[in-house]
Amino acid sequence: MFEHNRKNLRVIFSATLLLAATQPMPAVQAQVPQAAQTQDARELRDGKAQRDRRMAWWRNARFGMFIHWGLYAVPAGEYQGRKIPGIGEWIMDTAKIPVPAYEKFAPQFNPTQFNAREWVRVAKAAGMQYMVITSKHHEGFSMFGTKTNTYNIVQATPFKRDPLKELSAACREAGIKFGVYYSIMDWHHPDANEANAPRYIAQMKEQLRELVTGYDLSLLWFDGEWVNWWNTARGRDLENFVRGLKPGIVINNRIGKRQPTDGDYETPEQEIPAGALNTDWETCMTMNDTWGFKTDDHNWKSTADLLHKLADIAGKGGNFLLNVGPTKEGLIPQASIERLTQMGRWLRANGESVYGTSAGPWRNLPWGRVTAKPGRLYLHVLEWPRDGRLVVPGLQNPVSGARLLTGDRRTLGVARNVDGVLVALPPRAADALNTVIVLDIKGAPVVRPTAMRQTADGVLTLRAADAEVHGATARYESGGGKDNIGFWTDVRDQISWNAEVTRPGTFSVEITYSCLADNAGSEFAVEVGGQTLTGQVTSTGSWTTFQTKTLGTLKVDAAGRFTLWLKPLRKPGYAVMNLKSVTLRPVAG
Ligand code: FHN
Repeated sequence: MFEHNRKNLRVIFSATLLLAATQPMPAVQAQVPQAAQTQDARELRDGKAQRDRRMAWWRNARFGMFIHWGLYAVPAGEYQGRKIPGIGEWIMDTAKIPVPAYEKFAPQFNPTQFNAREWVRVAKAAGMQYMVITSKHHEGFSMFGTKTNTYNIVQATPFKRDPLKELSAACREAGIKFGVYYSIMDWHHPDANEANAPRYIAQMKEQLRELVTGYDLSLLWFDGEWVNWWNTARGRDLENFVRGLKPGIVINNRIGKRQPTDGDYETPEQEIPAGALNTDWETCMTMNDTWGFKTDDHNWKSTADLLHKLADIAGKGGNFLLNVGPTKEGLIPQASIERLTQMGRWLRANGESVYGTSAGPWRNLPWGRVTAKPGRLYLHVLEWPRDGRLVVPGLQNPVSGARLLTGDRRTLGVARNVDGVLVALPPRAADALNTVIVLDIKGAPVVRPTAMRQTADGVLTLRAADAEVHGATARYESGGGKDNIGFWTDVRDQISWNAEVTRPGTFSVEITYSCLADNAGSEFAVEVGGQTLTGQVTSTGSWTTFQTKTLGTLKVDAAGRFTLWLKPLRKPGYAVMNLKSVTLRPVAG
């Protein structure tokens, strides 16, 4: 047992038991638990048992290597003496290279330094549990020895080898799962269009048969599904075809049109959802700004940033598919290898806090993220609290122990107060990149959402980031001028806040939102206890132009907690609105 005196506050920490704090703690910023999950449409489709069986290895894996490698590695972002902007694998489109000119890259493609075992060693050393490589990107060039045409690496290049066959064998040897990316959109094939789609789909199926039956695939990563001649029905047909070849294979949602029952999981790209989704999901991301190699892209993310993203993703129950873009010589860029090596070093020490974990009970916390296993929470402390005290907000479970996962693995003191569980920290983080604390708890995590509180002037601001979302589509989104509840396309989705006032009275109620003109007209109600205010959404001009509107006044008769609800009543357009905040402002008198 040890004692801390800080800022006239005495809290007795105990290494094993929880003792009451001597004084209430200042409120931490309200941390909203992960939104209550609605039923997963894919689980309804397949049944829980089959879904758990198919997804088990994938959910355990949490971290995989994406590889974008194709003819685009030859120009590597330059064409006819010009640097071509944008992502490297799109150079055929971006530079408007005609098919015959683009085909001339094939005889130049001879990656003699390619070594499948070395690529797999890099992936494994990084702690990656699966690999997904482009078998055919939008350029239409097959990186495997397909029999369906001669536009492939075995027949059209001096290399004459099948790198996917070699990688599949090396993955099997190393014990990591092998998957391929396959683009539905194809800029080379003359039939990849509405008029000739049936003929093209027939060849696509033949190539997929070759891949699924000949390369020991555990995963198929479709892409390019946005073309107007691809539709949900064709996606369903293709999914049935693939599952007929290998029922247990994992398929992403881009085999269809990214509908809730397309494939096995969602694929947010270059972004991390604000909170856990109600289905399996995987963020794919570049390490710099391009998927395919470019000689002039040096905008590398730091190892710390990549590890924080891994913690953020795992803390929300997702997988991280991190990309490398090998060169025309067959080498993974050194800058990628350096970062992957450092990530692997961290994962070798901390892997149990990532692999096989599920989402923690919080969407985000000021100091980091939380992953979970039965009876255990892993606190990923990314910002080391300066006052030596880690607040785990609203946690109601008895805590039987806390310790560092790495370093000297010392036991840490814990205490409880009105805002949750406190963990006493050593002065310095055990790992500057991400220090993980193991918190052993009894039972499944139970979190009481901490309430939003009035500021000194009595104003109560309820922010989108702290809202609880009740529904399957609306969700918090941030970045790019957004800090709001968006994707509000289902009129049944509602949001609420837990609030607490110490100074009751009459409040004017303001709503800050944005709405594109053609979506205006939705009606909504704000409810507190038995009181209701209604409003109608008018256009603010764009989804990122926010305006504030006063709805009326509400009375809060007594100090204490209450819940404020915002419920759509009618939605004539595609979305209700983008909601930034609701503010209760005391009315004088
Ligand atoms: O157009 C592709 C892009 O080249 C890259 O393959 C990414 C990775 O998922 N997917 C598409 C863009 O969404």
